[in-house]
Amino acid sequence: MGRRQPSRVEPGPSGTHTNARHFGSAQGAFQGSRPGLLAFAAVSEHSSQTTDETPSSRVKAGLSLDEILAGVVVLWAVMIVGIVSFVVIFFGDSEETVAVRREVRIELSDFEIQPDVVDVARDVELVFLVENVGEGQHDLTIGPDRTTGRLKPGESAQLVAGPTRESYSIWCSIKGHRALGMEARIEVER
Ligand SMILES: [Cu+2]
Repeated sequence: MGRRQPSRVEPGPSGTHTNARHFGSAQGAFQGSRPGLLAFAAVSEHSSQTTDETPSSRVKAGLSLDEILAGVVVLWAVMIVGIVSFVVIFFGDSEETVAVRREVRIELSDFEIQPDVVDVARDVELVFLVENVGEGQHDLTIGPDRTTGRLKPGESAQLVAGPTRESYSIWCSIKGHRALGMEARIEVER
């Protein structure tokens, strides 16, 4: 009676479908090795008879093979749920904490920045690979201290933008160029 309680716990808080599938396959595997289980059941019954008759051992001796089988299957299901949960948590964490580096090519021209919108996930280490494909000088600027400096036509430079947190603008800081259209957006997914 007491051994049956775990079966009520079996459908965990997450992934009931997956659990049910594993539960079924585990049961199938155990039905295949029934002789081994019979031997196991016989041994456990024997040992419980030779020890002192505590209330718990009396319950154990009264268990039918099917009850033992159900208990083992439930244990298997709980183990599988645990492993699946661990994997889900592990991968969920890795997306948020492990730094992903992404290089983005940026072309400066007269008077455009291409691409003009870059969609990127949060917590990505962004590096801009900037090339001036225009006919005049340009730069790529993120903030007061974050700029490639002036690039002559044909020149290129790298600009490390760091981890993405919120959306922001990038632009050319040469007077008048931003107003002429040399601005782009980095859109960080929320
Ligand atoms: Cu410019």
